[in-house]
Amino acid sequence: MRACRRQEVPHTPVWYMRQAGRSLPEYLKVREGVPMLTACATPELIVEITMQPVRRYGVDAAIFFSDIVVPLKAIGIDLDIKPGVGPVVADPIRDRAGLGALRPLEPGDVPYVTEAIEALTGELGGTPLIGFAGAPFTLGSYLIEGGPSKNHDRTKAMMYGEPELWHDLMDRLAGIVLEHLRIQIRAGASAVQLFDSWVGAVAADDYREFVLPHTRRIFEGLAGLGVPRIHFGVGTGELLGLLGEAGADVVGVDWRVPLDEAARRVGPGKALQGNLDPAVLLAPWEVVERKAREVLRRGAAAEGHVFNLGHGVLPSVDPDQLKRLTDLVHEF
Ligand code: 1CP
Repeated sequence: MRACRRQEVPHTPVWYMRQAGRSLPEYLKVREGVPMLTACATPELIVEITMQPVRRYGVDAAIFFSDIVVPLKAIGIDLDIKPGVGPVVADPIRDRAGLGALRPLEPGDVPYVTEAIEALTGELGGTPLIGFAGAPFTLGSYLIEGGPSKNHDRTKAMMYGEPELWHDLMDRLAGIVLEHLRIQIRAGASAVQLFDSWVGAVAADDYREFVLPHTRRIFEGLAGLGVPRIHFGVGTGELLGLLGEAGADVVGVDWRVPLDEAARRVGPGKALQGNLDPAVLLAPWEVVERKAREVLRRGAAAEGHVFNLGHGVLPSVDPDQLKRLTDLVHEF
């Protein structure tokens, strides 16, 4: 929390995107026979899975166990998370009639989120809990494409070809996302992260026109609630300044841009989060150590630094590597 606010810290704090999940044997065990979206709607499982990496690694923050599509499922969108694939939408939204499926989110739609967060704040003691949501562009991509996509073709076709429909879709999603983040903050989340994982597919000028107004609305709607706002995307080296401009307190950086250069691109008044290449953890420890020290050295150029990977933990990573990495960051 202090690093997010660009205050002095006793050591660089660290947590990992996807710190909960398939790299952990204890996760695989509790998930046996339980579909992903069932787990995301079961408070006892949410609490247990959120706590697992905190217990094992001693990280400085927990991230709420859920998925970016949970609020969409909660308002009645017919979707599932298929093992080995990701979110799959039964009726993709590709025209104005499709927009009707996106009604506003209400707290009563996600009682299990509120219940789990309230339980977690007790279990976690002083360890902050990070709430999160997917950003309108990334959620929109799943809704328009109908599932994971490499090039986001149909998404961009709507963005460029039907700008009015695009903005209406983004507007509805922004309202849902903002309410979902507010629900998490009201229940006790100490910080929030907006995942715009796939927005790196968009050029800066197009980001400014088609995405920024909607992400800005979300961050402005959270101003004054007293929680740090983190904004993350993959392949966003050319967008780092804009991710900050959208209103985040902390800009997440993937591994492609070193943190000292990222600090220049983002400008003053922001903290940074990142940015070890997740694949480095598959190399021998000596390599992990060298690369992690380099991230920490360059991160010192930022006004605040939260250590993380540049994207999520890969399922094949040995948890012992992450434990050692956590200790290294704390001792640095
Ligand atoms: O059965 C399983 O274990 C499914 C794997 C899995 C997990 C563990 C999925 C499916 N989601 C999650 C949890 C999850 N998703 C978290 C949990 C907490 C943590 O970080 O420890 C978070 C924050 C997310 C967010 C999420 N879901 C994002 C944004 C973050 C990112 O990785 O960029 C995205 C893009 C998704 C969609 C999604 N859900 C699941 C998968 C495999 C995917 C990606 C599919 C694709 O490549 O498009």
